[in-house]
Order: sequence, then structure tokens, then C-alpha cells
Amino acid sequence: MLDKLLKEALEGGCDFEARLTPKICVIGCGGGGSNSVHRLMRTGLEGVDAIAINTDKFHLSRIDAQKVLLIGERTCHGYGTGGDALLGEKVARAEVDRIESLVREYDIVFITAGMGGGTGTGAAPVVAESARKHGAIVVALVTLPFDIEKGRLRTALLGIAKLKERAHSTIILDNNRLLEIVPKLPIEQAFMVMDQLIAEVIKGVTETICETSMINLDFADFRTMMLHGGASTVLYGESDDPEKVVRSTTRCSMSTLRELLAP
Ligand SMILES: Nc1nc2c(ncn2[C@@H]2O[C@H](COP(=O)(O)OP(=O)(O)OP(=O)(O)O)[C@@H](O)[C@H]2O)c(=O)[nH]1
Ligand SMILES: [Mg+2]
Repeated sequence: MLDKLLKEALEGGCDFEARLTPKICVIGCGGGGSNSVHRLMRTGLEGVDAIAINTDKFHLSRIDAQKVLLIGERTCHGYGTGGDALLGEKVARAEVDRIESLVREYDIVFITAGMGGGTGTGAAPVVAESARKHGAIVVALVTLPFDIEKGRLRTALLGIAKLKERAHSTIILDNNRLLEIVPKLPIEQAFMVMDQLIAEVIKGVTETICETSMINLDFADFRTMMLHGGASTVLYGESDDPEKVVRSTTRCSMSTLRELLAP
């Protein structure tokens, strides 16, 4: 995609900078993933298109995103999959053409999902595969279920294994650690903390790539890192420097992120 843009920009005499700015989206899969995207929109992610994909029609109708995609309507009749990840994968595969036409224009695709249910767990790997097929760099940010969500961990781990094979980088955040950090928060607010963190990771990466600063990474660096790196580490930098030499990339402290990362 980048090579194509470069060629077009050089040949066409078009706005070079605009054409070379990578197109980025975040795709929330399933209920939890869509909720994350909804909250991400409220925190204001500039330059990132928000997309939600779900089997649950009612839930999708309440999501604030630039694009939404209802999948599996004929099988799930607009409801969820009832925790059936194989069904989630099956309905996503059946509509892979629609998924591909959603993702094909992007250079970087972030995928977010709460793993352990049916739609997000089953669809996220299919979305990753589609985006990768069209040349995007794919970064997945997914959560492990709470211990009290009995039986969901196995489903989650199977989904994560598939995701790891397809995404360039998979960042796993553990909901249980969230409970340790914010034990007294109601679940909805605890999810908001997690979603805020997911938002900050995406924001940090996109700002680092898209905005100019002294210590900077551009899309080509990011691409090289993702294509050739194995494990990935997300590092944040903050500075009170009045000249703002280093851009503040996050409000979340690094220790919070470290706490939440699954071992
Ligand atoms: N970060 C975050 N995680 C959530 C949220 N809601 C649920 N989860 C987590 O995501 C897991 C999967 O749940 P859902 O996303 O509701 O399931 P789904 O993908 O819609 O799948 P089905 O409804 O079974 O088809 C849950 O077990 C929770 O651990 C949310 O609002 N934010
Ligand atoms: Mg659901």
C-alpha cells in the first residue's frame, strides 16, 4: 500500500503529504470490542476511523462509529452468537467480502475485542486475516475474561492463538489485573479504564507515526518494526518540558499498562 501511494504521489503531482499519511482505523469486534470503539470515539481519536462489527443488531445501533457492519444476520437473526466462537468465525467467514471491502483502504488496522464471547473471539482473527491480505499492518488489542466468567478463558485462549497467527502484533490485556488495580469500581467503569488504556495505546502509536517531533517514528519505521519484530513492547514517553521536545503520548502511566499486560 505504501509503495503504491509513493508511486502515485510521485507520478500524479498530488498533495504529497496528504497521500503519504497512513490511513488508520480501529475495528471493534463483538459487544466488548464495539463498546471500546464507542468509548474511543468519545475520547477523540483524530485521524483514526472507527468501525464496529457485530452480530447483535440492537447493540450495533447504539454504537458511535464511522462505519458499522452487521454480520450473520441470517444465522443469528440480529442477536449475538450466545458465546459460540465457532459460529462467530463461521458468520465472519461467510461475509469476508464485506469485511475486506471495509478494511482494504487502510494501512494500519487496530483490532479490539473482549475475548471469551462468540462474535469478537470468532470474528477478530478473520478481520485480521482480511486486513493483512490487503497489505495493512495489523495490531490486535484484546482482553482476557474475568475469572468469574467461568469457561470463557478456554474460548478466549483459542481465539488469541488464531489471532496471533494472523495479526502482526497481539497485545493481551487481562481484565483480572484491572480488578486488582481498581477493585472498588463498578464493572462498567472498570471497562472504561481498560478502554481508556486501549485508546491511549492507539493514540500513542498514531501520534508517533503521524505527527512531527524530534524523537519520531514514521510509518515506514513502524512497518519495519511490525514486519520483522517478534514480541512487541509498548513504551510510553511523557515530558513536562516546556518546549515539548518529546510529545506526551499518554495520560496513563506506564506502570498501569505493565500491570494489565497478561504474562
Ligand atoms: N473492555 C471491555 N470488555 C468487555 C466489555 N463488555 C464485555 N467485555 C469482555 O468481553 C468478553 C466477550 O463479551 P462480548 O464482547 O459481550 O461477547 P461478543 O463478542 O459480543 O460475543 P457474543 O455476544 O457471545 O456473540 C466478556 O467476557 C468480557 O470479558 C466492554 O464494554 N469493554
Ligand atoms: Mg454480543
